[in-house]
Amino acid sequence: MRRPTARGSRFNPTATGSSEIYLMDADGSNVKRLTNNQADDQDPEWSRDGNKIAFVSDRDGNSEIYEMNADGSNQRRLTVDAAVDNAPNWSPDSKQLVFASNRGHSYAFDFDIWVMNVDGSGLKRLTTDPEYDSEPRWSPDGSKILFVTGRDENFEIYVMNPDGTDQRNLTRNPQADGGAMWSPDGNSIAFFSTRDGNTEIYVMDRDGENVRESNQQPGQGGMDELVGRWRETGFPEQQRWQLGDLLHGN
Ligand SMILES: [Ca+2]
Ligand SMILES: [Ca+2]
Ligand SMILES: [Ca+2]
Repeated sequence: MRRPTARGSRFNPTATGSSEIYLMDADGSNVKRLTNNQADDQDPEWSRDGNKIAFVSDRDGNSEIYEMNADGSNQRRLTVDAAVDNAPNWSPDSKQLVFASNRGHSYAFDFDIWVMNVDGSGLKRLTTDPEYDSEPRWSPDGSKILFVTGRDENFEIYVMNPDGTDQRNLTRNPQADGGAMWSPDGNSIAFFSTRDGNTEIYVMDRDGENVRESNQQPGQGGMDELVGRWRETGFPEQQRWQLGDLLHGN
């Protein structure tokens, strides 16, 4: 089955210069524009059941999280806060969203991870550290949430339970680690790290053990090879796009 792909403005900026979200088939055909306004609409994330797309927009004056049907209809705002709300990611049952926000903090870089129901209710803060916590990614089995944090002086990949308990450092490396994502079976985590002096892709087991470097440099086919293997078992297309952005420093 071919799944459509949502992308932000890098794919097709509008004449006004604001980002819009588009939908296309996996082969690039059948392009359809889903948002249409003067604000920036970006960071599209499919729900795991394929029925909804969460995204980030500043159409109401600041960065908020929205969701829409996969055809662009019924666009609804989910967060209402003057702070920056971004990085939405769905629970496997498509009933909840994790996201990052710096709400309530005077230090702009102090983002925390929050969770809410898909109608915006049930808001709960999962991290409380005064440093940066962002990029949440819910595991395919629903039991864990990955995130990136600056609490240990350099960026590390942590994992926690969906209620915020048992926060654990998986990378424990003095260089920057980030861009974490789950393999479709949830047994492995891909991430990038500068631990060898430049940015490279690594894979580790879900407990942080057995770290291995991918065998090629990012941007020279390494990402495609990794994604090619995972896509055979259902690797989400839009995550490839996002990791590709991170690896290329965009
Ligand atoms: Ca906001
Ligand atoms: Ca924080
Ligand atoms: Ca690190």
